[in-house]
Amino acid sequence: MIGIQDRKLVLWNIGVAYIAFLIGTFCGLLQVFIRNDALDLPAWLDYYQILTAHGVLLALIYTTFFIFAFFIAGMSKTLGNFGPKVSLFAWLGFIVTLIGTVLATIMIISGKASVLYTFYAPLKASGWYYVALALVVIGTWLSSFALIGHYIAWKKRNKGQLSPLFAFMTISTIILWIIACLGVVTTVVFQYIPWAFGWVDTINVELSRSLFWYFGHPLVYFWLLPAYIAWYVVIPKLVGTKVFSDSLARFSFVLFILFSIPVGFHHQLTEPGISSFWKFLQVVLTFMVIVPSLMTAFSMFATFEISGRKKGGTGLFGWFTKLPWKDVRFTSIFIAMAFFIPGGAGGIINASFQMNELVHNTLWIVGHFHITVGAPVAMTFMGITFWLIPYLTGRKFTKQLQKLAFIQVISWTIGMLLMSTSQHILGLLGAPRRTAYSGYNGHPSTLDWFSGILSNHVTMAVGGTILFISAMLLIYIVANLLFVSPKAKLKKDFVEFPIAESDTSHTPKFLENWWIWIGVAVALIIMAYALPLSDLIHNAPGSRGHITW
Ligand code: HEM
Ligand SMILES: [Cu+2]
Repeated sequence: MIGIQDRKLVLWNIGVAYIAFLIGTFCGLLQVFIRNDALDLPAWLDYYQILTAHGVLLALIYTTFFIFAFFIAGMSKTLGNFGPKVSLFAWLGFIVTLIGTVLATIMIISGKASVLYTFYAPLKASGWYYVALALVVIGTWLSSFALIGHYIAWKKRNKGQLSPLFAFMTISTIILWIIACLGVVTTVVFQYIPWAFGWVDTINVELSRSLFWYFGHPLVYFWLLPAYIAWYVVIPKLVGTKVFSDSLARFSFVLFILFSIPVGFHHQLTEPGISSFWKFLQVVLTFMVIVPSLMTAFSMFATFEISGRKKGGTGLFGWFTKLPWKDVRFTSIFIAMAFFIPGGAGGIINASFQMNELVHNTLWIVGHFHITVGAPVAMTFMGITFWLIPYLTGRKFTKQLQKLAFIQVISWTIGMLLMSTSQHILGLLGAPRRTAYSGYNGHPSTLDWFSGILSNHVTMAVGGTILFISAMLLIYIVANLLFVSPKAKLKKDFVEFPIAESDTSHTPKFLENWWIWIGVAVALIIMAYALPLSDLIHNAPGSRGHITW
């Protein structure tokens, strides 16, 4: 059991994550009804205000707080309790991130920041909104430094040893995060803040977008890698085996550091101001990420097969039935992985130079990120929640709560299937994303496209409603595990922190030489970004701000 101080910190992080989840999913519910023309908002509330809150609170805030909760718990578990300095930094990080979050939320709710979670210029929010975003990032850096400090202290005590897999993966993710944030910090501090407070008149829009996406793509890996940590480190334990290959696991994380940063232009394929050559180069680098992704898929299925056969599964697929389907901690994550198959395939479509033309800015994209972050990442976090909270509070995950958890996971699956499938198809037929209600002025042929069973805003709303009910069920389970469920007394009622054994005897030591990987990553970044960014700095025009709401 990890120390009481560390436990408190983790629980606070989880608490904030789920408050954000509660408000964010409520916004999602409103959105599906507004898009369906079934709900009119009062004059003081605007669709884009709600959509900003939804994107920020779920994609940025829920994920970030949950990820740090998981990291802190895992680092304390595998490397030992935090010392006083590490603890101090981690608390400071939590508090600064929280202040940024509250300030950003106030700005959004008071209608001063309806700029969506990508805050593209020349849309102009209150300067305080950008200050809030900077605080969120700085807070996460403080927490990151705390974890790095903890890791360095462990390394000093264990000279020459490879760190535990959980710690290795956490440090990889944090290195990725710190390098990625350099882009967003640069644009927020040097471009947005001076412009929003009126110290300068114009902003270099294309530069700001490029710096945003330099951060925005690795951001998705900052969400995904913690989920992968659970897949690599927790899942083998739940299915009763060891990590399939320690060196494969470590190497795949190294590849994610290398190939998830120099690729942001794949979000800007339709933008003028960046020549096709640089877009093409970054698209090629984007596709490199398929390698560690398939390595991950391979190791997962190898883990499943080994475990199933050990339990007596025979034939080509007999092992499949032997997996612990009745364990919701496993099943939720298995479904998460299954969602990632169409999710990843959709990603290849989006990143393809030509096919991007077809799906750009349509509801297809919304369908895509709900079956990548909204299902694989979120459902993995749900699976973690079911054991992490009772592990920390010493409460029981009762039979009744386990049943509810199953209903929750299955309803999330059904809701997500309905909502995202309809979004994908509607998008292909031309329904735009980020629009309150679009009936193309009642044009008959368009209305005809949008009146299929799946290609229908009603289907999307039904899916969204099921999702919202599922979200509330999850909040109920979380509240129970935090405050209500009876304390465990018997040994069998205590919930464990599942960490699988990982055999490091064949793992090459250089995999943990971070300077090599940081060096290669920086070289790739310079290659992909130095010339086009310098071109933008010197040649792209500036724009005055616009407040369109
Ligand atoms: C109750 C569950 C949810 C519902 C009903 C829902 C619904 C929606 C809808 C309808 C949109 C599209 C709005 C538009 O483009 O006009 C949207 C956007 C979005 N959703 Fe969700 N969603 C849910 C959960 C989630 C979760 C769990 C995440 C991430 C962890 C997420 C992340 C996003 C993001 C990043 C956007 C894009 C915002 C933007 O374009 O600025 N959503 N959601
Ligand atoms: Cu991307």
